[in-house]
Parts: sequence; structure tokens; C-alpha cells
Amino acid sequence: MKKILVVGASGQIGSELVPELRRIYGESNVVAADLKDPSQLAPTLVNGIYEQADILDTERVAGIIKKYNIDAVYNLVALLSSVGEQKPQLSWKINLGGLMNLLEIGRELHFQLFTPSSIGSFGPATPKDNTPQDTIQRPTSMYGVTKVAGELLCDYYYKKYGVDTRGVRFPGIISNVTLPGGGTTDYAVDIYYEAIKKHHYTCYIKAGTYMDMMYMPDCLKAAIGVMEADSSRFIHRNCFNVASMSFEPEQIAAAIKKVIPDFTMDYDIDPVRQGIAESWPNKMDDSCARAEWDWAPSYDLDTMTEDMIKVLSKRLLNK
Ligand code: VAH
Repeated sequence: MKKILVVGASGQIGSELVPELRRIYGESNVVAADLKDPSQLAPTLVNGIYEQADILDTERVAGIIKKYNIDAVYNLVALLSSVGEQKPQLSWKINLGGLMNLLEIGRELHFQLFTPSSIGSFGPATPKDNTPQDTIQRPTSMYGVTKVAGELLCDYYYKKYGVDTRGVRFPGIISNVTLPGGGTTDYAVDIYYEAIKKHHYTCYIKAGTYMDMMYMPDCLKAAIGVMEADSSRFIHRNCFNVASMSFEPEQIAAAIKKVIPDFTMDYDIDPVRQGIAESWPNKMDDSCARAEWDWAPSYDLDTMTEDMIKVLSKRLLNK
């Protein structure tokens, strides 16, 4: 059975990818690694093999990969878009320094390497509607710069050294286990928590600002799907557009009102995150992922909203 390492395991995606991988491949075949001390982590992460490690410590990471004979690495280490604008130099250091370490180790140890890109890799000059798989990428955020550079690095290491790199361009990810940290799309997560606790939300993104979004189960499906795909079908490899829904704040508010009728929303715009959001596409074309490895999402805005409110109500209201 494939031996898997997830680095950045305590983040929004990692905290749900690790249990899902353990369900599929077996608990003893999935190693979770993160900077955090195990005492700070959820039981779902530390109820299996956990290694505390800094992705910038090449020797330590290589040692873990050798110790467990790792066949595949999911690299989820990144500073997201909004925090990346507060700390651009650190964002470059972690997002690309970590990736470069894994690529260099991959040259020697020959494991598969998944590194997500993002809608953040596009910029104001990118076509906003039905954004093509192959198009102009001139992002204006440091996060986006690290994502475009990451896509190019992963292509390079595949072509030059044969490292089996793979990746997708994720939309904003919506989930109910671990809160995201420092993203522009986080409003689409925060709104559910506020709707349940206060029946009101003050949104920092303007009405009418469309962005691609995806529910966590589909995010996990995309990450695992591209890593399990038959690469002989690939025309692309490290940056498949994967889409599921596109909405603007008024639309997610309307979906919530169908379940919580007295929900209300007003606005207090964050100019930094609004500026980042406006530089991103409205909706990506994901036909290449569908053609090359049979990608297809399962959730839409209404089914996601129903599930988010059901799960969060149980936890927040003991319902
Ligand atoms: C962010 N949630 O907002 C992340 C993501 C597509 C956006 O990369 O920065």
C-alpha cells in the first residue's frame, strides 16, 4: 500500500486530508507532519503517525521520507493571500523555499509530489470568465507570485529530473473542521459560523464580487484524484483548473437564508482583500481536468450550505 506524507497537516486542507487518506490507505500508511507541537493538534491528526518538522529543514524532512519509505508527498505548506501581503518576504521563503526543498529531495528519493496552486495564480489581465487552463498569469499578490513560480518549478523538475509532480489550481475552499487562516476567500467560511451563532454577518468582500469556491469534500477528491490518475493521459500536470461553483456574497447569503430565514448581512469592506479578490477570475474552465483525469465535483452552493449548517449547528449549538 502507498506510503504517504502530508506536510502542513494542521492547516485547513491538511486537517481533513490526513483522516481521508488514512481512511483510504490505512492509518499506518499516512504520516502527518507540521511545525506545531503535537499537544497543539486535533486528535484526528495525532491519532496516527505524527512528526513535528519544519519544511525548511531539508535534512529533517528527507529523514522522515526515508524513515517511512514515503511514496507520495502532499505539500500543503503555504502562507495564504491576505497574510502573504502582510509578510511578502516570509511568504516567498516558506511557499517556495519549502517547495524547493521537497523538489530537491524528490530528485534523490523519487516520490510523487502534490503541490496545490490556486485561482490566486491569475491576475487582472487573465480572462475572468471561463478562465482557460492555459492563459496569461500576472498575479498582483505575493501569494499569486509564489503559486505561479511553484507551477513553473514543478513543471521544470518533472521535465528536467523526472520528479512526478502534480497539482491543481484550487478555488477558495470552504470547510467546517479547521478555520482557514489569512485568506481572501475566508469570508465564505466565516459567514456560516456567524449565521449560526448570530444570524448576522458583516462581509468584507463587496456584493457582486464573484470567485470560484469549492466544498472541502470536493477539494479532497481533486487532490487524491490527480495523484491517483493515469499520468499517460496527462497533457497538463501541475496546475489543473478544478472548479465547482462561483458565487458572490449576496448569493451565499441567499442560500443561507433558505435554511436560516432571519439571517441578515451587511458590509464593511477590507480594501486589501477586496483588491486581491478583484484581481482573481470569476469562474475557471476546468474542462482539461475533466478530460485528462475525469474530474467532477459533487457539491453545489445549496448542498454545501445544507451540510455546513447541519454540521456546524451540531457543534456550535449542540443541536
Ligand atoms: C486564499 N483561501 O484566500 C486561499 C485560497 C483561492 C484562495 O488560495 O488565499
